[in-house]
Amino acid sequence: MAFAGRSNVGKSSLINRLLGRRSLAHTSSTPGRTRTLNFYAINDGFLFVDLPGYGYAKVSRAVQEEWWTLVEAYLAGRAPLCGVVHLADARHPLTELDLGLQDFLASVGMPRLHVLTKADKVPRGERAAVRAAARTALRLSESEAPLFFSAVTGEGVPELWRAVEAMLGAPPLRSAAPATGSAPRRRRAETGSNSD
Ligand SMILES: Nc1nc2c(ncn2[C@@H]2O[C@H](COP(=O)(O)OP(=O)(O)OP(=O)(O)O)[C@@H](O)[C@H]2O)c(=O)[nH]1
Ligand SMILES: [Mg+2]
Repeated sequence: MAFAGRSNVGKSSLINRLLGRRSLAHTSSTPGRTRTLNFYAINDGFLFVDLPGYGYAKVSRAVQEEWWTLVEAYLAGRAPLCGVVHLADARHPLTELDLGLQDFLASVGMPRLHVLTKADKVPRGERAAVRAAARTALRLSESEAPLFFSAVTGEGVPELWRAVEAMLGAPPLRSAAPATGSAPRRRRAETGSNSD
């Protein structure tokens, strides 16, 4: 299962929160932190893939193109990939790049889940409008409506796990939680090292 979205949207934080780990995936307030594909093996049952974020304005166009090429090649070419969790920041409208990713995933027939991150920053009273705007922009049906998620409060963790498990066709992950003593481990990045 791969996790994709704009730089700084909260991909690494979401992976850490899902896995109940504080700093397995590198997080940073500096956008563009994750520059490689990073693989996390969950009890040897499946992998989470933290993809580099797109759209960071301070990164040169050439480097952004390079990242996009890498991500597209990975997404289009990985037979074992069960699906992509597409993250968007709940506080901001979707961008052309988000819609580009959505079109690309649809064009290669990739199953996807949609998540609105940093939900702790969006008042409850605004949630319905935010979700409706994202649904319209991404052309999603009601059943595909994005989930709100917060790596800070843990909101959305059970719902996202349920959706991810359904996509993976995996047994309930409770049996793979770190509490069992078999914590997920970090795998070597496929393409070079992280930026730190
Ligand atoms: N309030 C709030 N902040 C969050 C949440 N998730 C992530 N952040 C913050 O957003 C910033 C970016 O988080 P990351 O998880 O590093 O984002 P990323 O998408 O992996 O970023 P890149 O690797 O640069 O693409 C950090 O300062 C996080 O603390 C959230 O749910 N709520
Ligand atoms: Mg990251």
